[in-house]
Amino acid sequence: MAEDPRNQSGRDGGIQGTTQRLSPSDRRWTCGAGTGAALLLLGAAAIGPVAADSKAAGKLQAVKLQKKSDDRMFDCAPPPAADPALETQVWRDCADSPQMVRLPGGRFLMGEQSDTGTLYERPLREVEIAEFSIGRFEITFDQWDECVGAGGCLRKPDDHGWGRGLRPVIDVTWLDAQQYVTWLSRKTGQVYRLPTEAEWEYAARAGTNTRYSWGDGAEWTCGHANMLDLTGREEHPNWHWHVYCDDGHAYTAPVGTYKPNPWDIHDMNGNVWEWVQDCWHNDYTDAPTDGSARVSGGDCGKRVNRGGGWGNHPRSMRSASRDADAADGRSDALGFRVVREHARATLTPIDTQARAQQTQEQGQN
Ligand SMILES: [Ca+2]
Ligand SMILES: [Ca+2]
Repeated sequence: MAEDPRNQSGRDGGIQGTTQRLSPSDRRWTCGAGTGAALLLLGAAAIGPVAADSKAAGKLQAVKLQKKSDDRMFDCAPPPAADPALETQVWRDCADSPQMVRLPGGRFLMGEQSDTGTLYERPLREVEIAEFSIGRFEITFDQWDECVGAGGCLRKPDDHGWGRGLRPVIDVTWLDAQQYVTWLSRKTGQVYRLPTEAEWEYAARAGTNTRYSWGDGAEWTCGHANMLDLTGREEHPNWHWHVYCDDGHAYTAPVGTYKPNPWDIHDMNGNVWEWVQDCWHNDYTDAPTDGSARVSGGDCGKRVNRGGGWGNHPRSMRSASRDADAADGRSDALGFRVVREHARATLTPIDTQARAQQTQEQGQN
């Protein structure tokens, strides 16, 4: 049980009954033939965390996206690799503040739309999101350490010997993250905060309605995300739920190592889980449809985090996957990224040549 990296910090177990909290023995990674038939029998009402987790492995690509009665979303053309009409724009407030990606406002269907999700991810609902900007990368140790140096963040988190620099900051609580966004807001004179859960999923989906922003299949995950792969297996031979490709990193990878999603945002899936603003609720019943955070009701002692981490099965990296932890809990697989509100925005695009060079440098680290 202790080998799940999400549990190594000794935090409480997070969501009761969540798929991410299963023991390694429960997370049977049965990539071979025989899982598909069982998977295809899964109906939305019958899906429980254990059943979905143990049977979905390796056969995600075999399940076709089902047509739903609400055609407004499903009549959309297949997601392009990059849609110029979206006019995404990378910018930042200061030379040393996080790169941000400006996202258009829009509507999307929140929750798992295939039949491999969990009850936590339902009921589906349409959410309308106002324009905002989200961090192009997870917040790094360099960025966090600057906050510590400036006195805005009180703790210097442990890097577990994996290195700091451009690796995503880990070992930070939800409460710690609030210190960072408060400091960054003061530094820039703008409003920075954690993403709402709806904003996070909107950014992760990037106009797609598939399991991942790159499609439904987990077999391509290693080009897009850092998860428990073959390299990870060398370090953790007793973890059984790895995927049979090689992403090159057994632990965290420098941010931006993998391909961005269609909106030019990196590592939404994998590398580290990411804190969002919302209190934990067991499902989306009565959830807001305007993209705002749920900060009442439910369990506000726990805050949601999204996207899966370096030690997880790809099903934890679906755009719809959810988890939660105590707001004062920390882990070696849990970090965050920031959102910048646009109310007082003066957007200054960064130099595109410098941006390309930085991306290349990050890819080489
Ligand atoms: Ca990995
Ligand atoms: Ca991530």
